[in-house]
Amino acid sequence: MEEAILVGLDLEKDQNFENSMLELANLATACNITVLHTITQKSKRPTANYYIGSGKVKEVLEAITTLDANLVIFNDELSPSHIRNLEEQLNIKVIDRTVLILDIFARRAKTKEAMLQVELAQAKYFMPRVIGMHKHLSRQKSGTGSKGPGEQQLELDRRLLRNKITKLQGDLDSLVQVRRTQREKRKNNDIFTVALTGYTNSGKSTLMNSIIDIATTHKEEYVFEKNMLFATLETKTKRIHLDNNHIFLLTDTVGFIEKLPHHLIEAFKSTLEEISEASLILHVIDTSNKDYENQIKTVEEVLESIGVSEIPIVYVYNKVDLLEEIPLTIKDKSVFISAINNYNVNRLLETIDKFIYKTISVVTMLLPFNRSEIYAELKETSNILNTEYTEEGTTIQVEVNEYHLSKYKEFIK
Ligand SMILES: Nc1nc2c(ncn2[C@@H]2O[C@H](COP(=O)(O)OP(=O)(O)OP(=O)(O)O)[C@@H](O)[C@H]2O)c(=O)[nH]1
Ligand SMILES: [Mg+2]
Repeated sequence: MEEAILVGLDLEKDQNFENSMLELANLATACNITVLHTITQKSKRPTANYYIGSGKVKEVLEAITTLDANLVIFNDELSPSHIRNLEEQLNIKVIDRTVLILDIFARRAKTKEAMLQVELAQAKYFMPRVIGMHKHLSRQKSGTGSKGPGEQQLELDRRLLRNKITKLQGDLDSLVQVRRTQREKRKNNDIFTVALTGYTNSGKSTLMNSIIDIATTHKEEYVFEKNMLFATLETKTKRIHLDNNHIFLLTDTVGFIEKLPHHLIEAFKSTLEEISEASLILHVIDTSNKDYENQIKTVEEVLESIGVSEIPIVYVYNKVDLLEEIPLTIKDKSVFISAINNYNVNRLLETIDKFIYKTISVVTMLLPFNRSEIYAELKETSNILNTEYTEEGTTIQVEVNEYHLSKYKEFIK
C-alpha cells in the first residue's frame, strides 16, 4: 500500500496552483495511492539541488517520519538529478506528476497500439533516470578505473532499455502504418470528419453516445464513458447520418490534462493526427468545473503543439445541467449542451450541419444506364434530392462535396 506526501512549488505566474494540486491528488487516487499530506512552497523558480528549498526538504522529511509515508510525489516533472538528490535526503521513493499520468495511461490501455504507445513513453521517461535507481549499488565501486557492480548493472539496464525503445518504436511504426492506410482510404471517400477533443473527463465520450443516440440506428456501438481521468485512450470513429441525409464521421479521442508529459504527446502522435486531419473540431468543455477556463487554455496549447491551427473549432460547453446560470465569459461559435440528457445536442448537430453545407454544391447529373455504380456510390455518400429516369439515363439532383464534384464533373448537366 502506497501512502504519499504531495509536494508542489507555487511559482508566481501560476494562477492555477491550487487546482493543480487537487488534480495531483486525484491522479494519485487513480493510481490507488493514499494521500496523507500536502506540502507547498511559494517561490520564483525551482532550486538547482532539490527543486524546493533545503528548508522545505527538512519539512518533508519530518512529515515522512511523523506520518509514516513511503512515497513523495512532486507536482512537476523532476530532472534525474533532482530525483537522485531528493531520494538521498528523504530515503524513500520520489516520483512526479508525469509518473502518475504514465501509470494511469498504462492501467487504461487496452488495444495493442495504446499499450505500445504508453510503454514507449514510459521507457523514454525512465531512460535518463535509471541512474537514480542504482545510487546505492554504485557506491560499491572498487579500485580506480575498475567498474563496480553498480556501474555494470547500470550500463546493462541502460542497454536493455535502449533496445526496448527501439523495439517498441518499430512495432508502433508498423501499427501506425496500418492506421494511416485506413485513414487514407477514408479520406478518399472524402466524408466530412468531426473530431471531439477537450480536457479529460469533460464529457467527450458521453457526447459521442448522445449523438449516436439521436442520429444513428446502431445503438450497440456506444463508446465507453466514465467519471474517471483518461477513460478513453483509443480513438473510435462512427458514421453519423443526419435526418437530411447528410453524413459525417465522428471521432472520439484521448483527453488532455495540464502538464501532459511530452513523451506521451510524442507517443500518441498517430492518435492525435486524427484531430489534426478533421474538417471540424468540437472542443468539449466541462463548465461545471470552476477551473474550466484554464482547462480551455491547456487544450488549446496541446492543439497548437500538434499543429492544429487552421481547422474551425466549435466550443461545446457541456454539463450545463449542473449550473445555476450560464457563465458570461463564453466565446462565440459556442453551443451549451448537456450530453448526459441530450439537452441541446440537436442544436449542436445543426451547427455541424452548417459546416457541412459549406462544403456542398447542388448539381444535376445525367448518369448513363451502364454506370449504376456511380449512383450507388452517391447514394451511400451524398444526398440525392431527386431521381428521374429518362431515355438518355438517370437524371439526379444531388448535393455533392468537392471530391465528388470533381470526380464526376463530366456527368454534370
Ligand atoms: N452532469 C453531467 N455529467 C456529465 C455530462 N456529460 C458527461 N458527464 C459525466 O462526466 C463523466 C466523464 O464523461 P466522459 O464522457 O467519460 O468524459 P471524456 O471527456 O470522454 O473523458 P476521458 O475519456 O477521460 O478524456 C461521466 O461520469 C459522465 O457521466 C453532462 O452533461 N452532465
Ligand atoms: Mg472519453
